[in-house]
Amino acid sequence: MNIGIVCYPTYGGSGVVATELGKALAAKGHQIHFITYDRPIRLDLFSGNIFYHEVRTKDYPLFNFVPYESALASTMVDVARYHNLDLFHVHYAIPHASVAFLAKQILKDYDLHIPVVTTLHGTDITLVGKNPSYEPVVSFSIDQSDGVTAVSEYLKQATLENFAVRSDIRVIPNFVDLERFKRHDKEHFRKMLTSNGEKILIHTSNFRKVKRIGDVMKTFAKVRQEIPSKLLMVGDGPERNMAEELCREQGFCDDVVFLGNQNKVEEIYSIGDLFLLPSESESFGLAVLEAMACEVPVITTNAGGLPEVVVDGESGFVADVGDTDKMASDAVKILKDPVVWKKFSESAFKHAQTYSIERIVPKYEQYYEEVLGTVSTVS
Ligand code: GMT
Repeated sequence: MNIGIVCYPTYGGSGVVATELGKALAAKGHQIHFITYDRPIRLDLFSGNIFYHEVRTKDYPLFNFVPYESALASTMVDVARYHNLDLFHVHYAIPHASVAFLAKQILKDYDLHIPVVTTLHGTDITLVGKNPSYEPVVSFSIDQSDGVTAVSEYLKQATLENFAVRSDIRVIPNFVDLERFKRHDKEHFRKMLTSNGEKILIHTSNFRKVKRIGDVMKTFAKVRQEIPSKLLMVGDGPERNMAEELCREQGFCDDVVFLGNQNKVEEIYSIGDLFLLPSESESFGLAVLEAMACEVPVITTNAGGLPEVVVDGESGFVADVGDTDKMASDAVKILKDPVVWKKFSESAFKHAQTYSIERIVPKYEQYYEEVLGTVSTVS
């Protein structure tokens, strides 16, 4: 199949999932055309089946905002016409689903009928998407897509609660590449960071408000009072300054390392003893899954789809949003006893295996076939 994948190329989870899906499909013999404004950060390999088409905008003094949507639709039309696309798979509804609708309409003039599958990822539904500035367009483009998937049962329900749209949304959970995300031997790296045998806690995100970075810091501050530990903060974003100020004020900055955006997160997870993700809202929590695959138990909240990914009391613990006392005491429970840690670590790894590429990617292939089977060629 020739598939055009439209996504954000940045460190957000939707772009990561789109890129990993494209790589996995290419490995299975599909031809994948990424269409986006920059090389997706996880597109780090050469493959004869993967192509990248950069969306180029043209600025003009009249434009207050460069019309990216028009440039994207034009690129989609061009790629579909000249690379014989069978299907578009767009990730994150805004603006990709409505742009895909436009591209699809234009392509009909060339007698091409290219179906669109839209994958809803999270904040496109739970946060920005339902804002009146976008809601009518999001609803319309969900209904106009030929197929719609959501990355968790929670997100499907949230879509149906927030938007008056079709109910035939297919849940296909996110997945993890277990070849890449496994516990690598990085003991030298651990020794560099922890000369006194401290435990290592990790948080990864794009440091947006919804991630509750303050709760990461508060939880860590409580844990380190009981167990000598270090916190690795991976990623970057608007809340980073606040986090740095917080640890400076409270005097524990020597135990916190801000690593910024990193490509080989699996190497960092490989020295992790615990992963913290205290989000306020999370449709799935891909970072949690990737950490679990690296045998790292997790402490998270019961927000959104997180309880679908983390088995409370087995692969980690789930707390109410903001309950940093419970998060810290659960963390200490796991960290203080090596036998308990091993049990949680093994269970995290075992649970992550149920989200392998081999299990999940065929669900997309199956869905593409279904959508292609139902698409009408009548304008
Ligand atoms: O919020 C982010 O971290 C980025 C966002 C995105 O769409 O780029 O992530 C969402 O999609 C990820 C991949 O499906 C999910 O794992 C995240 O849970 C989800 N984020 C939220 O729902 C806040």
